[in-house]
Amino acid sequence: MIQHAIVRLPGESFAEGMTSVNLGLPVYARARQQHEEYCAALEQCGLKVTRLEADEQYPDSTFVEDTAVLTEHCAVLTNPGAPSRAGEVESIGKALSPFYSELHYIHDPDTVEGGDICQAGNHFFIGISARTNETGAQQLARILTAFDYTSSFVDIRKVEGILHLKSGLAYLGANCLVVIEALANRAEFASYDLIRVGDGDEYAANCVGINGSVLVAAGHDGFDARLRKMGYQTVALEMSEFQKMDGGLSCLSLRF
Ligand code: CIR
Repeated sequence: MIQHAIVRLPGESFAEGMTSVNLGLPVYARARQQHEEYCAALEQCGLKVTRLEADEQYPDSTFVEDTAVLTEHCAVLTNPGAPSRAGEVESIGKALSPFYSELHYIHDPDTVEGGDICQAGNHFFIGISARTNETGAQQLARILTAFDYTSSFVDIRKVEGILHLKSGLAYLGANCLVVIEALANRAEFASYDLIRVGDGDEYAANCVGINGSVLVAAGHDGFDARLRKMGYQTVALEMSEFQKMDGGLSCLSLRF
């Protein structure tokens, strides 16, 4: 059972963050509103939500998922591949210290961002991307091995349109993976039951399974209906302002 979530409120500097998409500037008030609805949905799924104050110095810091990899047995603070985000990690370490007796770190020059890490039971898919390098992936895998987790690497550097592995992949439990078409034929996923998303629904692949519910981005009704038909209880959330900054549902929280 997931019990906690840590989020960071978007700051007024949010629009100064990095983005690769051309969807216009995010509107701050709308981002705050969508963020609040997101937190309410986490609470509705039974999580206790720790809301960290906005940090104006780091425009991308609302995307807390990238700063840590959390499991039942260990917490790993990452080393973001985006230099402008490196300073976000320290305060997340402080927020996590009441929950974990020991914190592990990814060290320079190796980089890892949490958005590239997808846990599927006791196995971790580690994306190799523009943000997570091969040695970072290896460093993380070594830490996870010490806690009896297995891992495998998924190189996404040639996959267009996704920043992180989880931009196109989500694990919903019970061997079920949501995956974009561009990744669906990878050998790494062959033994899973795949829910393939395509045809303009790619953004919805970044959904979040929490204790039997699934948070999905609003506006992807066909995908939402498919999940419901499979028996999942879905919660649709407006994400327009975060999408403008390359962020999805998973990026907005650390869940453990
Ligand atoms: C960035 O480029 O780092 C942010 N604008 C978006 C990060 C999104 N995080 C995620 O997908 N895990």
